[in-house]
Amino acid sequence: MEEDKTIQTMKLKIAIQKSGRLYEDSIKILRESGIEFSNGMNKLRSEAYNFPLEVLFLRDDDIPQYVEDGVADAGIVGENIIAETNKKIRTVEKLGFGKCRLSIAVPKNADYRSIKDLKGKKIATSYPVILSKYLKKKRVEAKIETVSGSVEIAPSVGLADAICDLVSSGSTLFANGLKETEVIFRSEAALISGTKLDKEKSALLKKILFRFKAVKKSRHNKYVLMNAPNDKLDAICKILPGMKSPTVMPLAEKGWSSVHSVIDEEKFWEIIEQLKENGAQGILVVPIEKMIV
Ligand code: PRT
Ligand code: ZN
Repeated sequence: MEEDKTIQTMKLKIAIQKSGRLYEDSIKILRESGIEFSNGMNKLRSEAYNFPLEVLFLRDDDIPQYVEDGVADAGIVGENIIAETNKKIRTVEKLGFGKCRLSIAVPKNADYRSIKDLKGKKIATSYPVILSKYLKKKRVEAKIETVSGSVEIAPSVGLADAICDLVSSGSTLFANGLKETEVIFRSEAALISGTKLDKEKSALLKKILFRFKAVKKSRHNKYVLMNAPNDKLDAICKILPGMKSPTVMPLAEKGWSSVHSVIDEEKFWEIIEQLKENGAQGILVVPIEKMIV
């Protein structure tokens, strides 16, 4: 009896950002994976209604530590934080959102040719671990000034000669009169887990990973339907990669077929143009909600 109860109440604890750039997409991937829970407004934890999962809402910087300590079994956090905090955790899967780069930038009028120009200079950053590894690899000795925020103003207030900070659109650098000179790290949000999950928790994590992968894959693909003249079917089917081969069904109108397939977002326009050139008509493109391969 006792044992049954333990199994029933056993939950996987996943830590996500409480508020900030990763919050909404983290909630979205969980919800699109069919997991229902109330969001973190004024809450530190929330239990899923339909999956043995508890969501903990934390500051992103704290997530790797909580996972290493086993307070959380898994987490969603930027790879920049994973690399900077350097905890004993496992990166399970990249999630395709929160993309950014960690870059070195200097005042736009600075005479800069290579990283060697920063020898003996001061670089302000919130990422001293990643930056010092990079400088060491490049054999450049520079002084690292660790700051916790507003890194981009460091050169204009005389605190540093250069900065090393996260960049996505580049508009913050531009607005502060800085130019990006080196990309030292590329990052996106990732699912992480502890290294010592027991059998039950590992099985739950595997289930979540399976769902995350299906959601991620569906975001990159579209379902296309079109009418094709039968004499062009061979050519059209060759253009369509799909999951296996396209579905071909005869239309009521003689000499025509309906062709269905899945295409990759990245090659989307290229494929559509080729389909049209080969006589496809009435092309419909539909988003895919989940994709299990
Ligand atoms: O409160 P908490 O500690 O949880 O949040 P935070 O303020 O430390 O982090 P937050 O919400 O700003 O970022 C969370 C994560 O989002 C980061 O760790 C990255 O993995 C990811 N991410 C993606 C970014 C950016 N893009 C980004 N552009 N994090 C920060 N920025 C900042 C950057 O520091 C700079 O100030 O945005 C500015 C640059 O943006 P652009 O578009 O002007 O180039
Ligand atoms: Zn943070």
